[in-house]
Amino acid sequence: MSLQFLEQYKTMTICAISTAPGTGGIAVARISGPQAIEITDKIWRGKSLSAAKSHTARLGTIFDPDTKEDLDSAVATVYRSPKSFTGEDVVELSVHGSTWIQRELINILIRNGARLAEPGEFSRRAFAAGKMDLAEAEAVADMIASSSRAAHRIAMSQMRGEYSRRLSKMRDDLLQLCALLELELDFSEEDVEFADRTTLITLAETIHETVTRMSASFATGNALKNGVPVAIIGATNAGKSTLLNRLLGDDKAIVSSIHGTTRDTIEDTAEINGILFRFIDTAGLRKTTDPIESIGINRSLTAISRANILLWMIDPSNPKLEETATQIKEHLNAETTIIAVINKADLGLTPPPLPDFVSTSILISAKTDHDLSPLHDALTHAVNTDSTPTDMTVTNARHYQSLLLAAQATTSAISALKSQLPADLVAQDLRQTIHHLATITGDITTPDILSHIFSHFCIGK
Ligand SMILES: Nc1nc2c(ncn2[C@@H]2O[C@H](COP(=O)(O)OP(=O)(O)OP(=O)(O)O)[C@@H](O)[C@H]2O)c(=O)[nH]1
Ligand SMILES: [Mg+2]
Repeated sequence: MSLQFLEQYKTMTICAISTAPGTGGIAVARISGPQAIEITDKIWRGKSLSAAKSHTARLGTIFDPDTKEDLDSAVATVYRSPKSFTGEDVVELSVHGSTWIQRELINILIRNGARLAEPGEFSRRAFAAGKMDLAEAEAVADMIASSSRAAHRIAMSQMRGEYSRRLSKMRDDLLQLCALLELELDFSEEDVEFADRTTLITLAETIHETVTRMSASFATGNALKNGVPVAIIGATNAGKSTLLNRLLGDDKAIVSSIHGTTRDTIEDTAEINGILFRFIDTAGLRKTTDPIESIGINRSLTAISRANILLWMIDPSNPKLEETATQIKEHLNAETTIIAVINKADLGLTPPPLPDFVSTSILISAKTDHDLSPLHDALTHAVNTDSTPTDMTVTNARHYQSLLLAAQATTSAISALKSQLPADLVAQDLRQTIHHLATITGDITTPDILSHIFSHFCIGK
């Protein structure tokens, strides 16, 4: 591709279906770029869109100028530059949601001068036009992907920019002090101190504390976004798969009275009290000589070590707990909450005594209980209330990485300041911190990074 073509390609008017793939009542095609209105007008029968004011909608008919055949009646909404999502002229065409109409509409637009948008290209153009920063654009993608109230809430607050504003404020404070330090370098022969060292240390410490708190919130943020992992474990036949099916409201796992029915881990997510949980049903723990079952049990042990919460299913009619308890204890990680679920309450048996490492226990009948809310409450309670998401909860692995690096740089800046190292060395560490904070919001970035980020967005976004 010649350079000239590449330049042209970048600024061409783009189009894509922005609604979910498949048949729907309505589908929306988005057209953005300098010729958005002109191209749409070529395929539009009705009052000309060129005369339409920004943010107005018109009813008309879309037709194919080559065959003169009508495709569909449609509503065209016109947004004029710069007051649009991308900052360019944008037309949104709402048509009937047949997959054929959608495909044909895109074909007609392409034949008349638009090109198909790349994944995330609308958002990338919005970013390039300064309509939103990178963190906000990523929050839009998270918002679209959110499948629980908690994930939605975090994405919403990040999309509104509070997160970015706080990051930019830290960066600006650092920039100001860094400039003063660098000024000192220009007057190095006169031994002046423009940047007050105590103020600098306080600022670096405050920023270090915020950055560390933010990176520590990633464990919660990530769990809330992708589902808090909950492993359902215990001896064979305890009712684990029965419980999984009840929690999911679906017959996902096979249930039978034969011990060792579940061989492999089975997982799926469900939202409970606004939080997304990822439930993992596991192979029952028991001694076995069956090589396949042994592999399954090893997977159960791995699930124990990875889960945030364990639901330890216990069947009181089979109360030999010691062996299972030992296995669980050996694979447990220190932060895991263990809820003992004494199952088969309908049989009226006496619950066995439980080992100390169990945090809570509840009595249920996975098979007959109509209401599982005591278990639901125990689960939401186990998602540590200290880690309730805030505006600054980090859910994005890229941000997490940058925050860790920023924290390293602030640590080194603080120690340089405390040991009264020369201004240029301190300034270097502060510049590093500024750099890492700026990569989150995209103030410093490269085309490669941008392509990587936006290529994970859906087409039409
Ligand atoms: N009475 C009674 N039976 C139950 C209850 N929950 C499960 N069961 C029965 O217990 C048996 C085992 O249930 P599963 O859910 O397959 O047990 P599991 O823990 O997944 O067993 P494995 O996959 O073999 O480890 C089945 O016959 C269930 O119907 C309950 O609350 N009450
Ligand atoms: Mg099972």
